[in-house]
Amino acid sequence: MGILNITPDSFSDGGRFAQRDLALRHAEAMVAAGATLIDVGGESTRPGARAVSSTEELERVAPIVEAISRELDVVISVDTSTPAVILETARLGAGLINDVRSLRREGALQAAVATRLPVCLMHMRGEPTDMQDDPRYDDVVTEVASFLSERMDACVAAGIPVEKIVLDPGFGFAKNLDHNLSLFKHMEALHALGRPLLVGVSRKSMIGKVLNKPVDQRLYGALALAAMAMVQGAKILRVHDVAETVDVVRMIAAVESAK
Ligand code: 8Y4
Repeated sequence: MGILNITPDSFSDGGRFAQRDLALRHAEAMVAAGATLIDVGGESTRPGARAVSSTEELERVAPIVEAISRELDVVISVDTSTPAVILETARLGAGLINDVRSLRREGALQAAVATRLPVCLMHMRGEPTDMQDDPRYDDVVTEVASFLSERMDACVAAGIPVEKIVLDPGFGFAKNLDHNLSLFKHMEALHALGRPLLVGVSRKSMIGKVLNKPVDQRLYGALALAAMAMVQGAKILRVHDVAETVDVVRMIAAVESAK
């Protein structure tokens, strides 16, 4: 899964059509590099990010989803928690709802059910603005697993077939470095929930903290984690550096399919 950056101000640098074409070219390059999903998000979930209205979020995301759906052969994942964005992007060709709030926002679960699309449920506590304020767990692995299990049950009860659910531990969301590393080490415990796992660690601060490196020097750290996640059975890797990660994935696949 390649991460598509949408520039926050869609009217900067030559207007929104230029912005849309830039996003489309970025998506195209990731597909050429081997991405089979493109994750499109219009609301920053970084700690301390400004809240975006649902209209503004839709104005950012809809033209991009529409363009990718028209031009490229790839599954479009929409990173959103907003009912109107779920409904409209599904109509425009989205193939997966990637919600860091696990469809807990008012109306989001009903909207997702109505689209009949697959969903990715991710563990987070609180909101991006406050989630990093001293997160504590007795046992992070058990607590993340039971959260995901409860959200999965709520989705199934609301009418989402269990086969359409992907689970994600939510690295960096309401977790300190020790939490992230424990969760990574024991990721296999989440397989007991019986659904494919998505892992997103690309360029994140858990790499920065271990290696003491800024965000533009975290590629090798990310590739090490990509390899470890795959070996532990993760099925989808959410990454910025698609070509490099695809080499890792293909190499592991070659070894795993050997006699
Ligand atoms: C540098 C680059 C530092 C990126 C931090 C970040 C996930 C996700 C995000 C994830 C799923 C991010 C939307 C945070 N992370 N969705 N979204 N799983 N499913 N931060 O781990 O990339 S945004």
